Amino acid sequence: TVPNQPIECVPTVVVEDDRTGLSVETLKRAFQDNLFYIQGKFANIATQNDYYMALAYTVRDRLLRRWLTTAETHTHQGVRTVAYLSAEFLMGPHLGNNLISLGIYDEAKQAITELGLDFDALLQQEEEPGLGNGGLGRLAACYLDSMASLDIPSIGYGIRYEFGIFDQDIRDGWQIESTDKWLRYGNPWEISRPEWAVEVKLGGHTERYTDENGRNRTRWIPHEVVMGIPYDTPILGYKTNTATTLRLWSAAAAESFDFAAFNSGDYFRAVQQKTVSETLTKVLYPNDESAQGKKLRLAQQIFFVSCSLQDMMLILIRQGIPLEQFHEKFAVQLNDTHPAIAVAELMRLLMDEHGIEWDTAWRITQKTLSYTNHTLLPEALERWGMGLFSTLLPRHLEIIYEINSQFLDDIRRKFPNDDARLSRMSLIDEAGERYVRMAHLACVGSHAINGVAALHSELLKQDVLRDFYELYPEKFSNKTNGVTPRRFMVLSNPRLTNLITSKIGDGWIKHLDDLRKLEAFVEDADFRQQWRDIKLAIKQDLATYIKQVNGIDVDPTSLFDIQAKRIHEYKRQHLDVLHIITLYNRIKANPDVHITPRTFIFGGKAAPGYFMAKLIIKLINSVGDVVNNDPDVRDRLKVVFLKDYNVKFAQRVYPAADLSEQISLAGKEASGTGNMKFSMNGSLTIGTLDGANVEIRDEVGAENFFLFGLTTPEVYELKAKGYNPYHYYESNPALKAVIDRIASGGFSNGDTNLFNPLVSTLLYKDDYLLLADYQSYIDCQDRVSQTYLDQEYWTRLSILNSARMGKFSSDRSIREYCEDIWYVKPVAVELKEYVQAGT
Ligand code: HBZ
Repeated sequence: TVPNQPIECVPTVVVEDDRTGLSVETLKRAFQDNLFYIQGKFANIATQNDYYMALAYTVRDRLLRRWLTTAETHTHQGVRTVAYLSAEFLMGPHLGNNLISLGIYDEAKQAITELGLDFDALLQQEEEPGLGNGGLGRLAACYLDSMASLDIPSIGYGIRYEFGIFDQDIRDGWQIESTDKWLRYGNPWEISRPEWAVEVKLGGHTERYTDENGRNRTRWIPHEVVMGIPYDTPILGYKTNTATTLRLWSAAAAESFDFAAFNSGDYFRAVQQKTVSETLTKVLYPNDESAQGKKLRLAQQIFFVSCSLQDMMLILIRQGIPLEQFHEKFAVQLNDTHPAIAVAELMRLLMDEHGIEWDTAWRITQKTLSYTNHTLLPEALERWGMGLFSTLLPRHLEIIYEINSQFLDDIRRKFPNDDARLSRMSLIDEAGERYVRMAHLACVGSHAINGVAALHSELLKQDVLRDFYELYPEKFSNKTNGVTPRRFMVLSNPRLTNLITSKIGDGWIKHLDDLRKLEAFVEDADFRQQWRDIKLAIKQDLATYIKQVNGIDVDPTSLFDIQAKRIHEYKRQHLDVLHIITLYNRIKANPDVHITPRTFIFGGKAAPGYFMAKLIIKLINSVGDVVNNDPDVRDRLKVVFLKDYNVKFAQRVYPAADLSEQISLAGKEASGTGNMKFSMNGSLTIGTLDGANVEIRDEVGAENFFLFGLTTPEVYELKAKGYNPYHYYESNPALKAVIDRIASGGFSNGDTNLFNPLVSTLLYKDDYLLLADYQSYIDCQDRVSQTYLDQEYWTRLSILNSARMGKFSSDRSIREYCEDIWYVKPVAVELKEYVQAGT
């Protein structure tokens, strides 16, 4: 490409023109202009989507000056930049969030309303970029918001999947998946940059050669080359000028590469090859918490990692910065092991492509990279079969062998004569079939390793990464997750936001610890009434939605008891179901028994290949069919499964909860982040001592948290002495009655087979100890029901929960990463005075 021309082309933007102005009148004009000139429509034939696009472009125009100025400022100042590498960014809709960040939400609403359109309907029109599975992908999105809001020079690198997480429908109680065509009507937020495309090699073999300086070098002759095209999306910080970039890579065929086919005149075969390359970024793998070992998945990982590292190098090269300074200019965070191949790829690029010696390259690599672990589940730890790995990445395998040989020497020095330790820690699993262990690669190649909640980080040190902790204790730290209050309070809960701001000002939006000031109002009866009225109004809205979509009548004054997250046995949605059936049994035994009216709401997707998770969805819906329609219940219990839970929908759900279910088996949920979103919005939590629940309880106070269940040490102990679930079943009549009702076909029209896999797993295996925790859970739920009867008291707890959630802002998490791991400082971005261009 032609090098940049000097700077005559910096735009002369009128300060208050139709692309920058923030007044209602300017916004109206700009909207109409975009409808005509971008969408190419007169208003009388415009669709809802045209209106959405016109508004989106109006907003994007207002981001651009900030975005470009941010990039220019960072380049000029030569700052150190965070590169957040993540296979997933679960962004959710951009429009509302950008309006909040720009501080023009109300102005835009007024403008659109004055044009006679329904503003909320336009917000709802946006197809969300669902480029993630769950917590891990959403965390990356929250972190971009916080990095921008804190003026941290940063860039998010990931994959532009053509199809994100599948859409979920429910038919006959079962989950049905369909493809997420989020790009169908275009994406107004991204700008493609084909001029910055890079090439990624795959397959083939390696060769040694001697370079012009007489040094031995390695050359990789790939079987295939794929192009990576970057698509950039601005992420504006809240009320600041910093706009960070989300740079997602899309695969395209490198047409010129397949010269063999071209030379033999096989034009069609060469063109066909294009579709192979382009499938690389077609679809997000929909599995959370399980590694699948598919070749395409490894190809996706090397693809986005190589593109991103090459991109960083090009940024330095364009500025004339030597690559020996790579680690001074970039702090690269690996979001789980999905980008862990970066260890080998950075080595390869530095050595093979840029001629840097091994030792220097290794020092740069370790100083650059850091690794976040998100799971304790053994089945979720990524390992790649040697056959697959060597076929796709022959050069990386050589590098990994060399890293491993030096690494094992290091262990031998520190722990002589400990062969068991060597084989436990090796980057290669050689127990049976051989595998590359990605978590080990990440640990060796990084200067910092962290877990995502205090308990999780401790368990990593004691268990999953114990050997690595013994070798490098100084690398380990904890960074408790956080969530952005901009999206999960201000945008999703405007009513509560306004009430809070009316009492304590709006400083809390950037300094969430300020929420503590709400504690002063806990004894104010008017305030409590307002707090309650708001919750009721939000529940009313959700009830209306449930009526529309599920056709179920729910009572907005009943206790809204919500579990919303991916469906997984360790998260124990079925424990929640055991509680529902327990209450149902009490009613069947005595229809006049006192029951606090509850609405049980579930949302979440199951991995398409995860049979048990899908059966749990079927069970929830089947129990709902029985309970919701039994006249004995007299509408005191309702069970609702909300289909297609995603970010857009989550924003409506969190504010509507009275009770948040965080009931995973202790030691299994790394952190959880939904737990934080619920609590900020005034929900109380029922939960185990797992993940970040532990810290939430510490913050809000034990008396304001419904705790139940075994602790992690108790879980280990029980398993060690031989856990027998059947014993709990036999000795607890209420539990037995619940299981028997399922097993005898009470929720399957007498079919005793349907739920048998679930029932027998619980009775004879029960890896997640539902039966052991059952009674403690039921007792705790009875306390919840009792507490809810005293609405004044409940409201106090609800206010205190919100007031004490300051710690769980992602701003706090990002500050800790900056100080302890990245060594990156905020950089203020000042908007230049543009020359007034006149008319
Ligand atoms: O990461 C989640 C943890 O389960 C949760 O406890 C934590 O709060 C959150 C953020 O730290 N993990 C995931 O969401 N994991 C995945 O989505 C995933 C996706 C693809 C995989 C494996 C896991 O191959």
